[in-house]
Amino acid sequence: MSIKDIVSEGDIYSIQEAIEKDLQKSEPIKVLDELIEGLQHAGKLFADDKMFIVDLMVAAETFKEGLNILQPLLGEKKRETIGKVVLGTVQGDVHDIGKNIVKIMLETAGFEVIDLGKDVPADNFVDAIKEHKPQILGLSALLTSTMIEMENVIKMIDKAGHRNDIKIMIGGAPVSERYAQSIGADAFAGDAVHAIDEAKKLLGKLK
Ligand code: B1M
Repeated sequence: MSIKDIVSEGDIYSIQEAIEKDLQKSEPIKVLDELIEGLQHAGKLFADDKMFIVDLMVAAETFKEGLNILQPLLGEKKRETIGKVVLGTVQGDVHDIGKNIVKIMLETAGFEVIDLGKDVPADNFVDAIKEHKPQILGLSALLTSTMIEMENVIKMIDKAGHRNDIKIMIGGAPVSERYAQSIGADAFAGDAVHAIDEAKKLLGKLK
């Protein structure tokens, strides 16, 4: 079975062997693409009422297992830190797979990442900015019903008097460049690779 099928079918016991086999012919980043394809396929089946939520959860766990195996191979963390990012998925949203990939890629690029996790209340983002003094705040959302919380977080940061101290980047399947502009975010990234580019550009704007 292909990695895509193993993930979408949630065959968690086969994922390690399949990844090890694939790594003999493909780069780790290509194997990650296959894992993502599998999860997206499961999402489509779920959206078309061809999969139950429990099966989607097992597919997500299989993906995570695969990501854990790949993580050390995706790149050495750089020792020298080029900037600090506070990252999290907004309140009401438990999707954290994309955010976790963004975290790994930012760390690989040399950023220190303070990961607040998922379902993070706006107050916690404000507190983390006060405590850690990052240059960048990264917000993730996967639901159309939670992406609006991003605007709330930005308003709370403004109210707390920290808006000029940081740059804000948003991402996640339902958000866009246009949405980022409409809520006063500084950048949008459509995937983890662009998140690195955008984060570096934002650092440049702060200097
Ligand atoms: Co959910 N879910 N889910 N789900 N789920 C979606 C998002 C959905 C599109 C599925 C569907 O119907 N087709 C749909 C949302 C519909 C909508 O809002 N319009 C949906 C739904 C409805 C739900 C529930 C409401 C289902 C229910 O309970 N009835 C529920 C919500 C729970 C909640 O949050 N309150 C729910 C639950 C779950 C699971 C728990 C089962 C599981 C999440 C497990 C986890 O994350 N720990 C899950 C999953 C796995 C999905 C799908 C299948 C996959 C999401 C994913 O991980 N993609 C998803 C369908 C889909 O996307 N095809 C779906 C892979 C990941 C690598 O991509 O997250 O987009 P992504 O991240 C990318 C980019 O977006 C970007 O970079 C990442 C890497 O390249 N990016 C950033 C992300 N964050 C970024 C931040 C940045 C920059 C870039 O800067 C800071």
